[in-house]
Amino acid sequence: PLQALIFDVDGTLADTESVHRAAFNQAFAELGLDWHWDEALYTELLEVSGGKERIAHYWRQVHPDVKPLDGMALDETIAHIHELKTAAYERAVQEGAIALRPGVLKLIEAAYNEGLALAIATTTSPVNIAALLRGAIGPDWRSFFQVVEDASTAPKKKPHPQVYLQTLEGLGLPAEACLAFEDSGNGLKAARAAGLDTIVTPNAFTAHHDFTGALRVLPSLEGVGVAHLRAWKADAP
Ligand code: XBP
Ligand code: MG
Repeated sequence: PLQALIFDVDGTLADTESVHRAAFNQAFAELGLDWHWDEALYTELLEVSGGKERIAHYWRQVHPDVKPLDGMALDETIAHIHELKTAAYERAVQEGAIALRPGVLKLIEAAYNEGLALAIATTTSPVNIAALLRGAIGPDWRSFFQVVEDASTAPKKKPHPQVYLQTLEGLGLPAEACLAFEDSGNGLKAARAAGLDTIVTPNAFTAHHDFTGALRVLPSLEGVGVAHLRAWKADAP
């Protein structure tokens, strides 16, 4: 039987990626780098999970001749760019809280009230989760979730299943008792590799991904209740 719901954050709980994109560009500008990620390029770069990994990949592929910042190693430079990016993202989210995607809050509240456990399994940084969910759910957002696994606890980024395996361990539940919610191909792969049935709600950045193996692919969680989830889970292959 269904005992827990595990949510990805970026793209699943909220359409955050355009704000992430602007924050990367702001960090580049603050450092005087003439790097700019437009929507088409960012859509491709999203194949690489994790902000630091994404910067490293772009640097290697597009600007292999650009040297690290003065007195810093390559990985320190990437960490520094990513710190500026995280600060820019946090500011943007605090200024105008990004709304949750349709149906998300209703499902979270319904599941919570029915006694299901809730968890978060994301590749993003803890401050980003807090900024988003403080604004969208409220100051007590953390009390809804039994387990939060993120970039600080699970360094191996999706499609590696680490973040999901640790979430299951934290919940103390087998994968069969849980459902995952994802928006991307890498997220789906990670969840499936951890043995999880997965509901996918794609968005503009991920609509073209391969969602083979998903339990359901839905335009959003609008109108989705716990009874639907139980029924879908019950007839999972
Ligand atoms: C989301 C990501 C994140 C964000 C940026 O993946 O890949 O890297 O784009 O966040 P998922 P950070 O939704 O599968 O977790 O810069 O904090 O990494
Ligand atoms: Mg995602």
